[in-house]
Amino acid sequence: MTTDVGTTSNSAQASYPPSAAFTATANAGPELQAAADADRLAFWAEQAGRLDWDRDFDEVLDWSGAPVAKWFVGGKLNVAYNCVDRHVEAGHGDQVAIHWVGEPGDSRDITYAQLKDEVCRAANTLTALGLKAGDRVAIYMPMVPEAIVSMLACARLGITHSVVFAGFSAAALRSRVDDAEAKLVITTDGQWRRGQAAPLKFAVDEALGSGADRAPSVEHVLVVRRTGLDVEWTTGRDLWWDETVGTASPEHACESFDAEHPLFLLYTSGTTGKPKGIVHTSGGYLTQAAYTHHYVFDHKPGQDVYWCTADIGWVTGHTYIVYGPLANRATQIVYEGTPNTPDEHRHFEVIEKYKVSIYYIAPTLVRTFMKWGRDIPDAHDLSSLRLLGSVGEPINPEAWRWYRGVIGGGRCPIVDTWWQTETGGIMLSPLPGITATKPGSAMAPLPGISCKVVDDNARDVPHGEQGYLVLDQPWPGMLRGIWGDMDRYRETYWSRYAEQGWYFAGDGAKYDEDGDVWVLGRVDDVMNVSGHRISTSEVESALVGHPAVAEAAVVGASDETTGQGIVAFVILLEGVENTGDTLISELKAQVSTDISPIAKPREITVVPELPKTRSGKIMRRLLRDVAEGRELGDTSTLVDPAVVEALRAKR
Ligand code: 6R9
Repeated sequence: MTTDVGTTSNSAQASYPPSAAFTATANAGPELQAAADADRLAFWAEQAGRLDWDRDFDEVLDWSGAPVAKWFVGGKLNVAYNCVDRHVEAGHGDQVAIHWVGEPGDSRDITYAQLKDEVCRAANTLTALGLKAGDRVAIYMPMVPEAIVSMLACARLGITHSVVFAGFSAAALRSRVDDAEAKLVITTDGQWRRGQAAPLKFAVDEALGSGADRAPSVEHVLVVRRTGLDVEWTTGRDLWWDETVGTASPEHACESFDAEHPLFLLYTSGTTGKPKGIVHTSGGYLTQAAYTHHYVFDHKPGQDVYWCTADIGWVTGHTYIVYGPLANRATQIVYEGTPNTPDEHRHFEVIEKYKVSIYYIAPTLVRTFMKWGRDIPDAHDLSSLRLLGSVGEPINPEAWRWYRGVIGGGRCPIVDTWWQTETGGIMLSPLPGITATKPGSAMAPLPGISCKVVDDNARDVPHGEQGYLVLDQPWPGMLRGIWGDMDRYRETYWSRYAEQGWYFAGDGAKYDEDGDVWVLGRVDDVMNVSGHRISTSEVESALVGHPAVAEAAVVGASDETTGQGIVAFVILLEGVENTGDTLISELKAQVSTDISPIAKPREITVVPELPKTRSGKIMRRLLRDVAEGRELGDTSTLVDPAVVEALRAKR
């Protein structure tokens, strides 16, 4: 086996072919692409065979109601049965499903048999609370096993879950609970964050309100004890998990649901203020989750130890911690905390201890590791690793090479996976064992998936030139709409290339000279901070919500570690005194409470005016130039070019 040393130089090796040893045992072979090319729908029907269906589907795809697809029409299945019970029935009950590692250092190993019992107990509890298929449940929890159990219990009962990232504020939780009309919120007393127990149930109480301001849909709150923090209690509404789920029966016979039964909603940022509830359904979603997890990660059940470090509050946690890996009988790590608690060795200790073989992280974490220095990973035996993944944003070639050399010892293929909340599962990625990878490129659509890079007129762009990434064929894991707003669904994704019937992803991309795809980042007003999608307008409306602010403009400026950092420019209301640092910290706090600490601007500058076009649009491009300290681009469409000079002088 050859190993090359990590290098941060740009002395480029253009591409990295797979090693013969990897190829010899790889799940994917050249026949995969050939089969998809020969008959795409037959290919997907075959992939659906990874699941256990209670009733076979009659038709693979019904696209007659485009842009709303129906996949595996007439098929029936139970998603939780596919993720848990069937593995127990096949004799793998004793296999560890989850090696859970708590932030304070506690840990739990949960086998598939134990997971089945827990999911059944939780399902019995939800049923006893009067919840039925089609109802919505909000899950607002840190990375504890009960979060996964809750998601699976909902899936088992045909209840649509809406996981809300536990870093989101009470206000953000409330708007999601109201939009989905959730009847139940599942949470914890608190969460461990950087060595501290921080309250969480408290935020739920605040979100749900009382009296006239009470969240009208919510009947109960189910609370897992995690930190032992004191909580306030609303009798009749609040229930302890250990006193309900803990005492419920572990026997539960599951029903099957239609392939198109809604499995979950997941709210994500769009170009306008209000987050969109992305709707995913059951059969197609799970098929794509299982298919991609099997081939992209070359996953071998019973052999690999898999670790996706995402949070279940994001789509990566849904598809590559819960549904894909569990459908494929993975043994995986679920880690509660941050990578530097108690210190920067944490991830590498976990890899060493559990012999992690597949490691899936975001580029921002790679860059953070780079900043901490290679001595930290070098102090550990990482030889169990055999495949590395990247997701969430474009990975810069320098970070890619470091990841490959230092973490992967030069021997592990890297899969740079492009996909979105809306796509449900991975769309573009190298196939390990087949693809010669290039640092920074997601390479090509997976077999069965089709994309194009086109210009405004829907023409293929010449190689080397930037265009827009579109998906020109429906795929099984695709979103089925935006909850409660199908017009917005059509408008956001399908109006740009309405004539062609293509899905507009919102990302810029280019083909290189070999025809491989490079995704270049968002072309809309969505920022990407540490792989989290945050819309400029959401942050702007939070800032304008402060009594001192008249107007705000927010841009994502490139940031060495987080990809982008949020930079805000605000105009104060007439007569308001600028209190300097006090005001800036108030504004930051305002964004934290309205949205989340992750949306807090890195910098806020008070300015007298914002650069605007004659049609009244704020020129974000110029603000980005200012924020990144660049020469200004074209200012000719500005009403008053002097405004920009004034902005510069302020910083
Ligand atoms: C899975 C996830 C989606 C947006 C997407 C794009 C960016 C994700 C990427 C990538 C370049 C990759 N993105 N993976 N850009 N290369 N490998 O992250 O979903 O949170 O919805 O974000 O993230 O801009 O449009 P989501």
